[in-house]
Amino acid sequence: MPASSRPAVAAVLSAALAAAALTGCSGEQQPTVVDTSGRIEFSRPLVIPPLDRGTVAEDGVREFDLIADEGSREFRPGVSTPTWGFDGDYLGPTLAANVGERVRIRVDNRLAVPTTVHWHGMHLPARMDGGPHQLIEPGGQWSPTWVIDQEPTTLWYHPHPHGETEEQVEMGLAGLFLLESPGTAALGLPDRYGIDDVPVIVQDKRFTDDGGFTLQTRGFVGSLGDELLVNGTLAPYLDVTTEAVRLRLLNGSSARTYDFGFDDGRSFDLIGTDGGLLESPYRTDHVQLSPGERAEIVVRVSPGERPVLRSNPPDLGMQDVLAAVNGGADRFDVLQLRAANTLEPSPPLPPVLADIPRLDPMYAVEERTFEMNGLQINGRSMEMDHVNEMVELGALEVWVVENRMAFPHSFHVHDVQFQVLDVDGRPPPPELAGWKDTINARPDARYRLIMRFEDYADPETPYMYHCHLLAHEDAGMMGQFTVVEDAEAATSELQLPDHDGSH
Ligand SMILES: [Cu+2]
Repeated sequence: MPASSRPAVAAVLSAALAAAALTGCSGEQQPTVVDTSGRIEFSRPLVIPPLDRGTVAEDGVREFDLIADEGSREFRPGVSTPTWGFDGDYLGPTLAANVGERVRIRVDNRLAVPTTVHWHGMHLPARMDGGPHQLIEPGGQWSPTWVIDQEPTTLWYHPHPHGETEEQVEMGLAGLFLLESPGTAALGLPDRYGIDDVPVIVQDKRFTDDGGFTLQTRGFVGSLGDELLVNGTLAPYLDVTTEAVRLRLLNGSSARTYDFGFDDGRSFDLIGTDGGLLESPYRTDHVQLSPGERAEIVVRVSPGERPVLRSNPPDLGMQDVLAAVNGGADRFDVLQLRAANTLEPSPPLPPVLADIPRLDPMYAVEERTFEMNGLQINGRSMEMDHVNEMVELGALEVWVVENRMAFPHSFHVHDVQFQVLDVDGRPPPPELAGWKDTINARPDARYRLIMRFEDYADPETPYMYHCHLLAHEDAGMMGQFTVVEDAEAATSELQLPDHDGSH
């Protein structure tokens, strides 16, 4: 991917925005629509990223090694694509650790450029978070360590260098991070990795004629591809040998929102969202995910059948023509499930999955508003040396996220899992009723989120909040917050080391 195209992104997006504002809702141009439904010959077995449980050192710390490096992969036989990956050519291993354990992860950067590794959704000290301030220089190493202290769930990891995140994720740097606990194991959910508990990392791509990845801005959301990779596999199928299979869906795309369902309209159970299991399974026939969001679903199959996981046109909350420009009319076949002729029985799902204590806004000590307008939040762009919000340690806060535009954004908060109190004053739908770290911020919508900042005061190291449409994030649609012992005494000016933020 040409690095030289990077600085143009903000300009292109701004131009798209201006053009859209000028044409209003009339939308004269004929939007490109991508539809691969019914056209995919599922010819390749789904690649399952290796499960990496690390090794437990003498001091009880679970240790992992991740090496970020360049590589190449033949997504199509005979056509080599330059890629980046962790411990391999494309994507990275699925890391797994237990709640309550201390982990340490040694990251080696063998790329030619600085990078970071952010543990998306993880509650951890800011210095370990892998945001833009924790740059790893080429040839350098970084060994963050923390105690896993949150609900078992499906997290992920990816680079977060300011201004470079989209390119690095698009090149292939991303992986899942599973948090496990004995309590969850006792629920009897499908949990055999790669057999009935399967990662499904969905990324849209556009290939050049000679096989490289390319980014092509379409609409306002950023770059949209016309083909899908699932765990780095084009046109994949999955052999299913059990009556029920759990799919851990990650929207690992930069800009595209998916609305996952099945080609035959069958129902499935949504059992978990970003930060943990739902209170009980939610029966539905579709689940919409914007970039960075996860969903765990359990789908049942009959012997011999071949249902296809499909992404139908998502509801972007925009008028049709404008939505279409932003991928709102696109339809993709994602993954074919090939049920064996004899299936191993799977137990029914338990009626109760988790206890989610409800955070009560009555006890909130602070309410902050985050107004998303243009490519800014509260009228500001990301500045590496400016802390936008200082949060007192232990505070329960309500964050009001308002998208003031006729275009979609999203909102991701580091360090915490939050609860959605309401959307435009109405209670959240089931898919937003559990723990979340990223939400789709629909056009002209208002979300009230509630979260507690329990640990890890550090006045010198900020966490990020930002739009997870990666082109928007790179263009500065991001802000910083610190968790501090004493908000009165805290300063919004950060002293940056010489090399920090200079890239
Ligand atoms: Cu955005």
